[in-house]
Amino acid sequence: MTDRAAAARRALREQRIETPSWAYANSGTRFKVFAQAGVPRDPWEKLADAATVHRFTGVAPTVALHIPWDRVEDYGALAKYAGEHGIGIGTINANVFQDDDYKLGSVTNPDPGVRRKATDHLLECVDIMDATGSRDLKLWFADGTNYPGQDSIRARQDRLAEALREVYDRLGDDQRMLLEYKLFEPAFYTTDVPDWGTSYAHCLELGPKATVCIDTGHHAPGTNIEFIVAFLLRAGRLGAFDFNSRFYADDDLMVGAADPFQLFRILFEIVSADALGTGYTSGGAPIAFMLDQCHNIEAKIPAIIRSVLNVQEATAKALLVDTDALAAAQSGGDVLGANAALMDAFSTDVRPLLGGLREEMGLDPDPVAAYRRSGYQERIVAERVGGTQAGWGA
Ligand code: PSV
Ligand code: MN
Ligand code: MN
Repeated sequence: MTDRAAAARRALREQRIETPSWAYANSGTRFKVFAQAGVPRDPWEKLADAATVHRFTGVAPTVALHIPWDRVEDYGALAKYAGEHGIGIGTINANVFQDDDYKLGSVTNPDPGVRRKATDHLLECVDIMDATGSRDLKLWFADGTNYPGQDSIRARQDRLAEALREVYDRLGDDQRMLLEYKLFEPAFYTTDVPDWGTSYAHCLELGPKATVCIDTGHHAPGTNIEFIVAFLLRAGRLGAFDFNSRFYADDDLMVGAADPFQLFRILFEIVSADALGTGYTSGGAPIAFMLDQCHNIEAKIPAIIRSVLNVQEATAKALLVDTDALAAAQSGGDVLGANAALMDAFSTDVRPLLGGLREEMGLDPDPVAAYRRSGYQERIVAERVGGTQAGWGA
């Protein structure tokens, strides 16, 4: 094995990918939710499935919760249960987009009473983080307007800043705020946090514990996401990724399915800034690599395993770039040589390298096949009757 491959293997062994609780449950589009047999009926069963993904991949030791979708009486008990299953509870995702009160917005709503209700929910999420030991609070706002004149764009920014300040000040020393942006949907005329620049500006105003979350599905077609990654890395404000794939809008398909080359380019920026592990921190912690996906027509657990493998494959390729050759070509003005250094790595079949790493970790080299052979799917289909729907309509 070359030195570069050996170093790649060490880095891949340390890589961590968080899975989302909602991806294990039934989901769909606004047209139809296709129920699948064996899906979790409560947060406890979602955790059991997340633990199963970790058991077969070895690199997915935490699961993100979404509140109130994952509301339980005792969050300490939920965290203990996760620990007993070999995983931990990761990011807490707030939800201020599903209540009738939020028709005109949550923290940016013109009604101060609705704003209070929304901010109180965000503060409750920090209480939950205290109980679960979670480090990160992820905020995404569906807030915006549909028609010119509907509300003051500027006043909504002021209301947003006020709510964020209150929540930021409630964070503990080891807790971070991840502010996610999204171009459009459900609002179609203005969105209150539409892009990385808006998120970054609010984070700067708030302080060092506020960092940007890049959801790869939340951009206009053709957006150069790796540029955003490079900019935020340099500014020290890249806190997290919500990985998924899109063809058209916020499709939430498996990461690396639509455009594996884009995923490679993103991960190359991360690797070249030494930001894969603890070499880079934002808000006092390394980048959180999370999935934010919905598996509407495909089997969920194998799809999540596949997604984890897709991130690993893109990372492995990024780690194999011959950085010496790249640097020489770049400084010598050799455009084609520099491009070839990237393309050579992207064209490498990294599956044998990853299979070998898994064997070294005591895992099956083919986690999807191992899951299929394990009998877990048959067991949950037999045991779980009446699985629930993730999110919308839950
Ligand atoms: C919004 O589209 C989003 O990406 C946010 O992260 C939400 O929390 C999540 O989707 C719900 O699936
Ligand atoms: Mn997201
Ligand atoms: Mn989304």
